[in-house]
Amino acid sequence: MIDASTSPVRIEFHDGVALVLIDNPPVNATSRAVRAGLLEAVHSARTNVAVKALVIACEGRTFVAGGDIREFGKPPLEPLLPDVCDAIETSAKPVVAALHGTALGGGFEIALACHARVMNNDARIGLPEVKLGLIPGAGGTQRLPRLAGMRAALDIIASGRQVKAAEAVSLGIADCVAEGDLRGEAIAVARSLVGAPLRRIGELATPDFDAKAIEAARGVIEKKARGQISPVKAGEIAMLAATLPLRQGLARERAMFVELMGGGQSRALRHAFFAEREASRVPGLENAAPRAFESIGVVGAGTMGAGVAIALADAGLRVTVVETGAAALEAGRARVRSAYERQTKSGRIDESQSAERQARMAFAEGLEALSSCDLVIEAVFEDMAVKQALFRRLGLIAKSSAVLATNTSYLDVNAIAAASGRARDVIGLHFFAPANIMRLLEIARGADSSADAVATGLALAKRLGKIPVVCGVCDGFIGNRILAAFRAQAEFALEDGALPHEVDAAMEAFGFPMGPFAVSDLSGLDIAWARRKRLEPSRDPQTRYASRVADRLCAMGRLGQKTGAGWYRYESGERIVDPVVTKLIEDVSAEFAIKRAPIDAETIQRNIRAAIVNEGAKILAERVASRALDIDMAMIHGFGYPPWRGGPMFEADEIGLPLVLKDVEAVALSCGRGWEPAPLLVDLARSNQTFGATV
Ligand code: T1G
Repeated sequence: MIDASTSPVRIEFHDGVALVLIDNPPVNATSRAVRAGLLEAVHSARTNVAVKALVIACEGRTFVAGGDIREFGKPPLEPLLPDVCDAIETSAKPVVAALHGTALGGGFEIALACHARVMNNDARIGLPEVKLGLIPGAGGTQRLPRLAGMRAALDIIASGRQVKAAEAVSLGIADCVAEGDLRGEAIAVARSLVGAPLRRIGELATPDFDAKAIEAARGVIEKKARGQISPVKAGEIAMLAATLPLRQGLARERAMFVELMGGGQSRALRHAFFAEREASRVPGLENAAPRAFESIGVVGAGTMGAGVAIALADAGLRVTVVETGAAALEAGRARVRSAYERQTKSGRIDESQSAERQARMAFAEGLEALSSCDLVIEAVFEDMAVKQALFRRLGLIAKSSAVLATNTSYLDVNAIAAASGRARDVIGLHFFAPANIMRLLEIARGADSSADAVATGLALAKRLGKIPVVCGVCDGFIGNRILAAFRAQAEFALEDGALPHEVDAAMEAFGFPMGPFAVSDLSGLDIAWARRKRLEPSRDPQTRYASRVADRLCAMGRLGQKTGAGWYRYESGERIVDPVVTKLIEDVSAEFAIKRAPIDAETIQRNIRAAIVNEGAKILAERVASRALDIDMAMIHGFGYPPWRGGPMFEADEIGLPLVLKDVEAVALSCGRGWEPAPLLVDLARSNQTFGATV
């Protein structure tokens, strides 16, 4: 018997209809108590003659958003969700789900076990299990194909995407959208079902199963998954709904769910889920209150400035974009306009949304236009003198409560802050291009940045829907600094015996969306070249130099896709391995007396992973990052590190590297022991040997 006073499930009676209300903040996850309460409610309705029908609804912000992720990986406690769903579906009295917020995972599976579904206009349904390395485990893979057809079900299950109410109705997933009072309308639907034969989804046959189309769908899922297991398995199990009776399909689903739950990919994705949320809770800033912001200034309307302005306007903020001259301002305006045109053309937003967002933007010449802004973000040319001059003026023009942010990628935030004369108001806000799409936002905390200025950066990230990673000041912060170590290792591989397409293939097989050389061609080789030339005088001659081949490519004018050639040659958009580059690489190896030998994909991956993890360890030891999870988030959300691996530091932890570095103290300890040799580190030491004699 459930104790009604403590159960998160209670029942209200509405003239023959039992309204079963789940109240388990924050997202009504199906904890054991919720499962038990629901089961009890269905059982008690069975014997209560006064109850003719049931409605399941939720209190708070959302319908059930799924299983309780904090319980995952622990021994499951009865009653299990599939049994609860079974009791709902087989109930002789109609059960209707009243959906608001996000009915996800186990929550949507409860709804699929009901005999009808009523949705609020702004509600969404979805099966996000694949994003946690799982497949739906309470009937989702077997009921959704029976209800919506195989094609739609495969798309929803394998992508994990959320489906809006209108689409849910058009796919037959929801019976109707409530026009006003959701619970009242669901109760009315429940009453209308009393006495009629009930539609049990589990008893339906799966429509539109075309073997050829399904085979094609399987190929698409596999390609998109890029090494992630769960979408492929979810697709395979869902396909069984076409041929197996419900019971057998459910048994196969459950077995796969349990298997994946115990696997490394699910553990990694759970780590990523919680790390994404933990990233914004920065130790030491718990009590810092962000400054208020509504109106934001952006200095510079180049690619980055325009992208930042779009991200801000998209989030409902007022933006003033400033440029130095009329021509640059007009170019910026055109850049923004064409970005919105692309978005309306692709159907991402409609014309009225586009107009509304652009109406929030003002364009002005001269910094004076920013005097009333709450926050100013600088995105001008990457040059210290230019930035210092700008901050000197901003320090005088911006109102005293304004936060001043630099979007520098590499320059010293402290030197920029000092120029402003009000360093406590200055932080780094490092966006990644395209700034309106990429989720990572590095927030650099200068030596004198005040806690409330940093907290303002965190609040901005939340408003923009970005993942904030707070870091200290160093060359390249977290992301670009690790990227430099990654790139260097990739370039060593070329001199040692590999070719660009082999390195790219190895890293794509690892799970990156694109290999490092293809990315470099896409973004252009010139920026890194300029930086190398700038740093040349301070380069340590004892350390092996990585970019001899890159330097020569740049000198030849091969700057990447924009010049038709870089690490590859491009013909009508196609990437082609270029014998000229192969010869150049072989010449460099010979010139520096490096004996070339084939390098297999696994070795390439291992060396690059070692470089990433070691740089991450140094970043922790120097306190540039305060937690390993910040490094994982930077790599996943800024650089395409496969999320199903959990990030480089999580992986190092999983495979038991001794440098495993939950926090700075642990690193310091590990450093104190002199970095015990571990396979990855040993490998790195070998491939990172110095070439003092030949340089
Ligand atoms: N379990 C435990 N905690 C959860 C949770 C969950 N499922 N979902 C959210 N939280 C916590 C989250 O950590 C945060 O806590 C707070 O709720 C608010 O979340 C058999 C078993 C629902 C769209 O994958 O997608 O069902 O940080 O900041 O932006 O098939 O949370 O405040 O302490 O994200 O408004 C499991 C995951 C499928 C959905 C709300 N379900 N959640 O977004 O708030 S597996 C999911 C979300 C499954 C069955 C299996 C989002 C959201 P804290 P938030 P939000």
